[in-house]
Amino acid sequence: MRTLTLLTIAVFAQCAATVNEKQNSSQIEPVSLILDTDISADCDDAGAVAVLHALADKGEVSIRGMMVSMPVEYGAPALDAINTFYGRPDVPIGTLKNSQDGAKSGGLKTYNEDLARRFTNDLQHAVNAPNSVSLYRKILATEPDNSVTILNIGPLTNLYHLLQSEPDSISPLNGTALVVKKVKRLVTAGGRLPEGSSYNFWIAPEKTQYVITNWPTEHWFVPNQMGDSVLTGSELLLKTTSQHPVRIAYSLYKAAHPTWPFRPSWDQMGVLVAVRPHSGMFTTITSGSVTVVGDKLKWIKEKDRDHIWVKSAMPVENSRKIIEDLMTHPPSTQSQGKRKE
Ligand SMILES: [Ca+2]
Repeated sequence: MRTLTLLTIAVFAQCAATVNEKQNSSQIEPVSLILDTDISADCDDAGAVAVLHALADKGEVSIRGMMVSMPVEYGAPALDAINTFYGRPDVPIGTLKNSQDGAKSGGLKTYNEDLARRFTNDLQHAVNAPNSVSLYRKILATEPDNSVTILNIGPLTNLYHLLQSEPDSISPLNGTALVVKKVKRLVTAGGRLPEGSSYNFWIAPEKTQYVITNWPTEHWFVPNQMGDSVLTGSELLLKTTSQHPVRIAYSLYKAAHPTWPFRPSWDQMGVLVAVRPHSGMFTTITSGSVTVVGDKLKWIKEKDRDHIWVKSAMPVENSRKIIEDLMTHPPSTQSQGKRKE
């Protein structure tokens, strides 16, 4: 009898723990996130969008908007095509319109024009998307205070123009004041720490310097070292079909770079940090800050800004598997966009 009673207590405790676990997981608020991307040449931007949708399907993130940080014709419609495929055709998308930063870069149509032409989307061309600065201001003005995470996985061009923006009919606040009021955290992927650079930061170095020096909220840095060895995309190509826009992005990228190792997960690591910052998957250094020297980032001992240097706490294989699993996470059948025939 005593054994039975103890067993009953144990089973009850197990059930209670399961219920509490479910309650706790359902109580976790999804991260409100705006993605800022240079979806144009590198396929890890498309991979990052796939990871973001998978995490949204799991209830971990609410995608409030997306921005394109380069003056490209097909970045915004390519994003719209991927969002439509994942059942979120109405995510607002803005694009850089008042700057030609990076316009002379090569390879800006590796896959985005194909996605825009081959998959269903409302935008068709960047001319039909609003200016990123206006859309940033519109979204931020309506969000709760101190609630938004901005994840930047491209050049800092849009963020520069946002900080520089003046009060308008959308908000009486200038851009910097609007960011102070509404943004909780900025996460940027790219560059190298303790010292180094990458495309995202050297393509418009004066804007990089301005944003990193003047950004008024906490700023998490996800340097490229975090994703260098996390090679993903191979499972995506094996497990998905040509009906999948992100697969098309990866296959076109692979065809354009047949001898390159496939493919560092710089931008996907940014998504994981932005959505799961306190998951134990990462360690952080908070005892210094980043300064910009020329077109390079440099970590210095003085903590004169709220800067956080993120490092991976996981073996490379764990990161690879997490990202590949999320990139191959299927959209629900009801929500899949149709490929144009
Ligand atoms: Ca990128």
